Amino acid sequence: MPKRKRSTPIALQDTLPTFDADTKADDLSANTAPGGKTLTDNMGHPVSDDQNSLRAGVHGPTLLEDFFFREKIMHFDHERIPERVVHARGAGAHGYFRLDRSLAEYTTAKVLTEVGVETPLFVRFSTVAGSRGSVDTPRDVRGFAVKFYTKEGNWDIVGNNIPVFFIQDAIKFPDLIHSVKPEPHREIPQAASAHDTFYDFISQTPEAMHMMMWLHSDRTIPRSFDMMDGFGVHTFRLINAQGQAHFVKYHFKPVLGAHSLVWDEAQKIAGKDADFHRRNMWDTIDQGGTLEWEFGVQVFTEKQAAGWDFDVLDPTKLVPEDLVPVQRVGHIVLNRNPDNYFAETEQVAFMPTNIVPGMDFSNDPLLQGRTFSYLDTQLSRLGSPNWNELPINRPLTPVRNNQRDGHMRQTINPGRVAYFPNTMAANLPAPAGAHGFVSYPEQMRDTKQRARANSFSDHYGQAKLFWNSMTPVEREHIAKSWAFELSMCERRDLRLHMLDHLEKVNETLASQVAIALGEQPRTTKTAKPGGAQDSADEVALLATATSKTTASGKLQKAKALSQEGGQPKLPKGRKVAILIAPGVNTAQVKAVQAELAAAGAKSELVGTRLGLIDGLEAKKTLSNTDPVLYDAVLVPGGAASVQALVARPEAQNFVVECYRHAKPIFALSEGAELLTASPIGKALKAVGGKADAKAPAGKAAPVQNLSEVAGSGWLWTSTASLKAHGIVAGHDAGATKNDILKALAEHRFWGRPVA
Ligand code: HDE
Repeated sequence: MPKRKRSTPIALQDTLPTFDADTKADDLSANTAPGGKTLTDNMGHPVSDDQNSLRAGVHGPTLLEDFFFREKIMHFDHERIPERVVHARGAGAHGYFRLDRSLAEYTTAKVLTEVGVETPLFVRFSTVAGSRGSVDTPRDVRGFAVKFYTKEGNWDIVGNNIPVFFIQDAIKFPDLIHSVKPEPHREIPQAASAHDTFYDFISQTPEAMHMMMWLHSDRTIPRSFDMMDGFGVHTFRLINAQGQAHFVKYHFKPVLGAHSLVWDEAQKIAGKDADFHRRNMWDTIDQGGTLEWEFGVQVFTEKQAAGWDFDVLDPTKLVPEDLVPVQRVGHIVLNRNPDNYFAETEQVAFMPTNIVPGMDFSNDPLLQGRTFSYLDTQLSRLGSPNWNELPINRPLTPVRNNQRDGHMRQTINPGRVAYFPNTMAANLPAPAGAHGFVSYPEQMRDTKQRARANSFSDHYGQAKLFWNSMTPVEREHIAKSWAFELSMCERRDLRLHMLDHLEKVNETLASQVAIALGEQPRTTKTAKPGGAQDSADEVALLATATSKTTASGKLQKAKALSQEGGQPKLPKGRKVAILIAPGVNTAQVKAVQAELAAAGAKSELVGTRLGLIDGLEAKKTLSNTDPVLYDAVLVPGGAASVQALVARPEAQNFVVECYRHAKPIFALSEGAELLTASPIGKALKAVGGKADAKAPAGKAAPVQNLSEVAGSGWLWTSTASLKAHGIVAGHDAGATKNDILKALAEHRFWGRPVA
């Protein structure tokens, strides 16, 4: 008999021909449709005309036999699947995980013991509350879900950018989510926690207070996906070759450091570019760049955990890094955009139950509930028990079992035997016994009951620890955020109830929020709340406002909670707007763009109009972009260019907004005049009054208006006091390079004088 040819998709092969960072890309390519010349329908018939339906005469009705039309419309009508109940809005990318140090001491999992191996992965970042069409920058927790396609099957870490959660028991999750989602009678507000039902629930849920402090910190308005931490949140287990278990917490530390937007900026970005974060990730990868994190673990024993004054099974608590340092053992790198958003990012299905041999769960009651929820949700979202066969979800390892059939089954299982035990297929496939996934044999004997351990009952201790660990400016941002959100609650009783909770975290914090809400302060130590994000009086007061804490392993302050202290600070990944008009100093612009690119920073030319301006291509205009979309603004020289910019309120607004949002501002030669001519000019002169002293001998100083600049060729130079506020002005790109890159890396300059 002639041998029949069989297709063998890579996912079904017994052994992988290769295993490296690209293996998943190869696997996906089996389903990636090539382009082609001739249009066909879904049955492969060539289509003659796809723009006119078949009619009985040019003025007649469409004929039922037009199968091309019916197929096209039928498919269109069914294009949507239900969006995720939570984390509906997200964006993903492919990449790999490389292990640098073996964890063989703690686990047998190959992905955590084979040093140097590059395991392919897919990551999806998300917001929680908004629907799929909402915006990227609401104040919200971010999902940080990672699917590792390991040699032993898929391993998912379905985590967040915050290390703790709102609730201790999964059974409360539907209540939490119903309260934060748009209110059901009118579906308002979209993607916002600042409304009555959320605070109604939270005011009755003191266990949420630690998470609520994180929610009101800058963590929930990240600058970009690759400036966010990632956390597995729950305590998991690792099991080694001797069968010993250790507890573990997973961490992803961004190579660029964790950095944030300011609230006013985040709100404006929602209107100016709703896709701000996903665009940034796409552009970075599209331009050949990468997004990178170090992967780390906190490993500890049950005995160690028993000695702490908090419970490691309580997901509203973190394990301070001062008690258990994070061992950085690998890297994740994102370097490939999906080919198709729907097929990959929308259809990817994460599950905390995707763990590999050498790992296990803990009894964290939130994690226990999640072990049920995710499999269940995939059924309603993806509509078939065969969702695991979708290319983005299928493992790279072979799938062999006796599961059969169901909607949209794709695997073709040959043969007569679909049961076990059997004799007709030599009892295969057979369970692997000790070589397969084995649950940790934890001893169990207890009373069945609906109750929580007493060790879960300290709800304010770690909220205080977090507060104490913030820098004064971060505390002031937290106070402002609480004031904002509670001011959006229509019911006064909810505002007052939340102030009672806040008082238990810190009296001064509660007072500052109370004043902003028009309520009685809770202590006599108060400051007048300022309008901007970093008002000096409040910062100074809050600097001294700490709270004695508990549930913290005897610490009063913990490492790695603040985003201001101890974070990497690099110019890489930052984006600078360069404002140009005819007459611009092109050599200067080219030089500064080259310097920025060499440091890994991006720049974009924003023109008074689109297109070529003196040989430079303005890809954006003053009218179609906005300062909130950049990390800094740079005004190059060229008298006529600067003159044209001074005449445009949007150009002045660029420097004003950057100033208000504490971002670096750069000016080269005559460009300084836009700064002095703008509404922040007076404030700048007050800060750096001595700048004018640097005017070359014989030239008039100070410069008051543009005509003087244009005529004299006078160059403005930043004083140390201006540079300390992130304002760099100078003669040329080369001379100011270091100051520019340093200021960009600093990210924000708090405490600028009010303009
Ligand atoms: Fe989720 N969560 N969750 N969650 N979650 C979902 O699963 C759920 C929780 C997280 O990019 C859903 O596939 C329950 C904690 C992320 O596709 C759903 C509970 C953490 C994502 C679900 C939690 C998360 C989800 C919706 C309480 C951080 C997006 C669609 C026990 C550690 C993954 C889906 C992606 C998605 C249920 C709590 C993170 C409904 C019941 C805690 C990052 O199954």
